[in-house]
Amino acid sequence: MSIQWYPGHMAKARREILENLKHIDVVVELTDARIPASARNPDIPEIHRKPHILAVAKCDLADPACTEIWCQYWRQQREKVVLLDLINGKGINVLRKEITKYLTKQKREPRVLVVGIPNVGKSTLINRLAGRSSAKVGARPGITRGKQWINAGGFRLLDTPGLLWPKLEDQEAAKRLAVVAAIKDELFDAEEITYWLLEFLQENYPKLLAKRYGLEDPAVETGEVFASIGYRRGCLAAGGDIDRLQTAQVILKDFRQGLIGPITLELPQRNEQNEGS
Ligand SMILES: Nc1nc2c(ncn2[C@@H]2O[C@H](COP(=O)(O)OP(=O)(O)OP(=O)(O)O)[C@@H](O)[C@H]2O)c(=O)[nH]1
Ligand SMILES: [Mg+2]
Repeated sequence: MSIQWYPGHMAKARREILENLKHIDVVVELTDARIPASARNPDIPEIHRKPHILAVAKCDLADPACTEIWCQYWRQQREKVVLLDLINGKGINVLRKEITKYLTKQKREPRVLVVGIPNVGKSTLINRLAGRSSAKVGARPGITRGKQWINAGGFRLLDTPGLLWPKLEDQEAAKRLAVVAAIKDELFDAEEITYWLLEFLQENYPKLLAKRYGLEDPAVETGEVFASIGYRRGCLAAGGDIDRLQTAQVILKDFRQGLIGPITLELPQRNEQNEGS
C-alpha cells in the first residue's frame, strides 16, 4: 500500500509561502523530535536562503539519548537548533531570543515564517510565542487551512498549513509520518502501520513495550504481540476474536500520547553522521 497525501490546500499554501518569502526576515522550520529527518524539508528549498532556525518540537515524546545524537549531528551541519517541548513551554524563551538576534532594525515590523509538516506543532508554537491562543490547534493533521499573520509583540508570525511532498517517494519515511499522525488516519492501513511500529519497538524498545502492555516476552512473533495487546485492552469483536482495527488504533494512540515511553523512530544515517566530521 502506498501512502500519499497532497490535498489542494497544501499546493496553495506552498505557492503562498513562496510568494511571501521575499517579505520574510527569519524562517523557523519546525521538525518532530521523534522523526527529525522524515519530518523535514517540506519541498521548499528556498527557505534555506533566509536566516533559518531549526526548531525541534515534541522533545518530551522523544528518546533523550537519540535527541543528543541528533544534536551532535546538527552541530556538525552547523544548523541553528532549538529544542522545544511546547506542552510545557520549554525552549520558548530560547527560541524567542534566537529569533530576535536575526531581526535587524527596520521600518516595518519584522516577519517570521513558521513552516513544517502537518500536526508538528506550528500553531501551538505560534500561540506560545504570541502568549495567547490566536491560532487554532488540534491533535489531527490539517487543522490550519490558510495562512494567518499573528502579532507576537515585536515581530509578526506567519502560521501556515502543514506541508508534505507532492509524492512521498520514501515510503519508510511515509510510515513514520503516519505513525506520528502527520498523515490523515483514513489514508493508510492502521493495522499495517501498527505492525511496522511494533516490529520497530520489539527491536529497539522491547522493555518499554513489555512494560506498557504487560508482555512476558516481547520478542515473540509480532502477530502474537498484536493479539495479546488486543485481548489485554479488551478490543474484542463478535465471536471472541480481537477487533484488529480497534487494537491498531489503541496502539497508535498510546504511542502518539507518549504512553509507551519516550521513543525516537530514526537516527541520522551513518553517512549523514560522518559528513563534516
Ligand atoms: N507532547 C507534545 N505535543 C505537542 C507539542 N507541540 C504540539 N503538540 C500537540 O500536537 C498537536 C498538533 O499541534 P498544532 O499546533 O495544531 O500543529 P500544526 O503544526 O499547527 O498542525 P496543522 O495546522 O494541522 O498543520 C496538538 O495536539 C498539540 O497539543 C510538543 O512539543 N509536545
Ligand atoms: Mg496549524
